[in-house]
Amino acid sequence: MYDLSQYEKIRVEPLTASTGAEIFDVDIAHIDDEIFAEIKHAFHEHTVIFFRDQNLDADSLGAFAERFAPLVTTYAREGEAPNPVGRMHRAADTPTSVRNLGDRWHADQSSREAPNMGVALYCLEAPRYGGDTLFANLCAAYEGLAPGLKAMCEPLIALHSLAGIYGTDGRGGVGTTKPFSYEAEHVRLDDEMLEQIRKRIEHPLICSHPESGKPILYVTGNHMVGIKDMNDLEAAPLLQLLNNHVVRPRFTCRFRWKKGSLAVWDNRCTQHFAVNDYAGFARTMLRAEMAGTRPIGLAMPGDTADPKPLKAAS
Ligand SMILES: O=C(O)CCC(=O)C(=O)O
Ligand SMILES: [Fe+2]
Repeated sequence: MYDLSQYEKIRVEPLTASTGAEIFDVDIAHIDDEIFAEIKHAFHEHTVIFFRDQNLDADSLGAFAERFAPLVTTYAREGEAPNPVGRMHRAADTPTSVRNLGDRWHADQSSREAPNMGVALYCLEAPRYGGDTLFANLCAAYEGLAPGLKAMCEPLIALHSLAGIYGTDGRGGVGTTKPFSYEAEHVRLDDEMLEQIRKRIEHPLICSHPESGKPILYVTGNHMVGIKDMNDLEAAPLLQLLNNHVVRPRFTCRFRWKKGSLAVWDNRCTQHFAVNDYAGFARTMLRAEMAGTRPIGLAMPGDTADPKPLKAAS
């Protein structure tokens, strides 16, 4: 149960018991430090937070996102001046057969050494229906693991690679993989990207949230290609089991976009899935990425701090 009475400046309404909360009575373009402290607290409690009816542009979205962490751009976008806030547009006549960014369960850039801390995604133009985004809370997923599985996973190191999606040559393959396409991804397949696609990055399978100390089952869909000290065939059934586990409905929520909606997710402890079901409608978003740090393993017993209360107990 959440203590929703602790908030004085904002109203917080959880979407589900595990994941996501809508925040009311806030104008994101005009907040002060006290309001932000409450927003940040809700962000840690619910792992993804949502706002409605905001009136933002690239600058005001960037300024809000920057309160969480410095902004970054993951990919150089073809023909665009570097701007930390990107624009994602999908035209109404795009057929469903053309994949959209994020149409699979994933955590952003888990195949990098320091994946983004989070993303602030703002809707300029929403489909009349469809185009929802789903989120899964990986701390809740950790808590929901059977004790034997927790113990088994704790010492393991997972191997992450973009090859899990694009194939080692960037050309993709069957099933959930896809060819790297500039139009769909708004990025270039150059030598640097190819090198990145071939790399395998190690992250602990169970991570520790750098701010709350909570354990995270850091499982990231097709970005995970193996487990250290196992061959890929041995690792595959375990990865499949864990990938199925983390997206059980009880660890998730689903957000329906409207013009003016804003989502901010903690990319260290969530996965998300952008549903490709809105052919016939345009969808335009502004997207600010926040810099992250290298995921860390579980703290030693006694080191894990509970999230700080918003107010000191009186
Ligand atoms: O468009 C969306 O809903 C999310 C797409 C995505 O995966 C991302 O922005 O990282
Ligand atoms: Fe994503």
